[in-house]
Amino acid sequence: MAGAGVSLALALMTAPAQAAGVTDEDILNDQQTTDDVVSYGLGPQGQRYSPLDKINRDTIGQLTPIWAFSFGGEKQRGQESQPLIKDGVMYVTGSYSRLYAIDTKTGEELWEYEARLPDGIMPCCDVVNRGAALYGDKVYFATLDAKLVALDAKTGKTVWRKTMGDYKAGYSATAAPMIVNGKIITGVSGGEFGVVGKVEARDTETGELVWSRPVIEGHMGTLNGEESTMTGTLNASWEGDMWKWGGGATWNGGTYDPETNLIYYGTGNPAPWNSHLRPGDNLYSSSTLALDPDTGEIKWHLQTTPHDGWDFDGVNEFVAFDMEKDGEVIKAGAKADRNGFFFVADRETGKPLSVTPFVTKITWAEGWDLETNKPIVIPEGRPGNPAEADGTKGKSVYSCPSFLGGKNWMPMGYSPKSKLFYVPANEWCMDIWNEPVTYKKGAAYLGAGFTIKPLYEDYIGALRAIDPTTGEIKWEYKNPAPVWGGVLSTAGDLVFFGTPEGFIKAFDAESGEELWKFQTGSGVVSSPVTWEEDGEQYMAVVSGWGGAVPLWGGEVAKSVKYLNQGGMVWVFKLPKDAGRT
Ligand SMILES: [Ca+2]
Ligand SMILES: [Ca+2]
Repeated sequence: MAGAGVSLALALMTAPAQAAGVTDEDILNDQQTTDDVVSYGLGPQGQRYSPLDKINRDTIGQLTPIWAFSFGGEKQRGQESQPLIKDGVMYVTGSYSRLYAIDTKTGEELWEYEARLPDGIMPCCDVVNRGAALYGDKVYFATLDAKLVALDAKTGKTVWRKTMGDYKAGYSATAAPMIVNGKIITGVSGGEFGVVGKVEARDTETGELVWSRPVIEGHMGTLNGEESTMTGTLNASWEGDMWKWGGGATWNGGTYDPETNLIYYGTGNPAPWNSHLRPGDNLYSSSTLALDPDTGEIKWHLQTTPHDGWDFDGVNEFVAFDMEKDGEVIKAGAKADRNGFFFVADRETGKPLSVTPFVTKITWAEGWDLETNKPIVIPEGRPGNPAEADGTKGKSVYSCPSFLGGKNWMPMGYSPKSKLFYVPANEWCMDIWNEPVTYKKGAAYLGAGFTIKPLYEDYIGALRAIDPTTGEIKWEYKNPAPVWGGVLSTAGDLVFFGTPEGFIKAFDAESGEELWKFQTGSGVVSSPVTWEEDGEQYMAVVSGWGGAVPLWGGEVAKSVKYLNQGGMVWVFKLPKDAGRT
C-alpha cells in the first residue's frame, strides 16, 4: 500500500531510536497491523477502520462475550474510553482519571492507576476520560485536574507527571493524548470557564514542553522554552481585552496525517457564550486548525462557526481520507461539525470542497458559501442582545441543533472499503438566550441560559452513513435516546456502534441492516476496537452511561433518567469453530 510506504519512510527519517515497546512506525501503521491497537482512532488519521474480516456478515451471529471487567470502586458516571491493545495487554481508562492494564486473554487485572484528584476540579461535562496513548515502554493519559501522566506500561508506576493548566482556573483534561514523531500532543478542556485553549507537544521521555500553541489570537506561542510567534494578529477579530479569556478549548484531541505531516486539532466555543460581548469572528475559536508538528505553527485554519453564539465547539475530529471523485484522488479530510454541517476539505490547504447538512434542521445558517468560505448566516437565528432588551435577558430563540450538537465528541468512522463515513448524530434543539456576564477566575463564563428539547417524538439519536463525494445520507439507523458513542467499521462489512440503552450493535456497512446486538448492562458511550490474537479476531467496548447529556440535556435529560450507570469493559470473539460448515 502506498500510504503505508510513505508512513514508514517518514517514521524512519524522524523517529528517535526506541529501545522497546511502541514505535512511531507502529503508530503510523496502526490501521494495517491488526495484532494491536496502539492509537486513539486505530491509526493517527482517526478512520476507526480495521482490515479484519473474520467477524463479518456471515459470522456475526456467533459473536460471544468471553470476559467482562469491572472498573470497581464506588465511582461510575460516564465511560467514554477507547481501549488500546499491545502484546496481550489492554490499557483502558475509566471515569475519575483511572487507568487499568488487563490481560486480553483472561480479563485479569495486571495493575491499576488511580489519580489522586484535588477537591475543586471543574470538569464541565462529567468526569470522563476518552483513552490513553502508548509509546516506547510507557503509557500516558490526561487527568481531570489538567495533568499529563506517564506510567511504566509494565508496572503502572509513575515516571513523570506534568501540569497542562491550572485546574483552579477551570482547566481540565479528558481527551486521549496523541503521539506524533516521538512527541506527545495534548489539548485542554475548560471553555465554559474562560480558559484559553492550546495545543502542546512534550518530550515523551521527560515530559518537558517542546512547543505550546494557544489557539486564541493575541496569545504568544512557545518553542523550546522561548516565545515563538503570536497566534493570529492582536485584535484583528476580537475587540478590547476579550481575547484574554477567549475560550477555544482544545478538549477533544486531534488527528495526524503523515502524508501532509500536519496535526489537525479542533477548537471549542469562544468565551463567553454571549456573542454580543465579543464582536468579530473571534479567531481561532470553533475551528479546525492544521499545525506543524515540529513547531506548533498554524498552517491553515477552517473556522466552521465564525462568531459562534450557540456553543458550537469546533472540536470534532478531522479525519483524513483519499476521496475518489471524477477520476481524481483528492487528499481530503472530513469533519461532522457540532453546528450540523458535514465539511469535506482539502487537507493540504483547509479549503472546503463541500459543506452539507447531516441533521434535518439547522436554524443558524442556510448553508455555506464556498466562494467566500463563510456560512450563509440567518440573522434571526442568533439569540438576542440583553442590551437591546431589558438589560438582563436578551430575546430567546429556538435554535437547532442544540449546543450539544448535530454531533458531539463521539468519533465518526470512515471505511476505505465502503467509502462511507459513519456519523453518530442527534436531532435536538434548544431555547437559548443571552445574559450579561463578566470574567471571574474559576467561575462559569457563559452569559447564556438554555433548555434542550427533542426535535422528534420517536428518536433523538441516529447513525448515518454519508457518501463524502455527494454529502448524501446512504442509510440511517434511528435510536430513541441520544447517541453518545464512537464508531468502528471493518473489512467484514460491519459497523459497530453502542447505544445509551446498553446495546453494542453491529450493522451492515452497505445497507445499514442491524445484524447483531448484545446488552452490556449500562449505556454504551464509548468507542469499540477490534484486533487479532493467535488467529482469532476480538472486539472490545466499554459500557457505562453518562457524559454531558444527563448534566446539560434539559428535557432530553429527563427523558433518559431511567438509564443506569455502570463501568465495565466487555470483550467478544467468535467460537473456535465459527464460520465452518
Ligand atoms: Ca495496529
Ligand atoms: Ca463548549
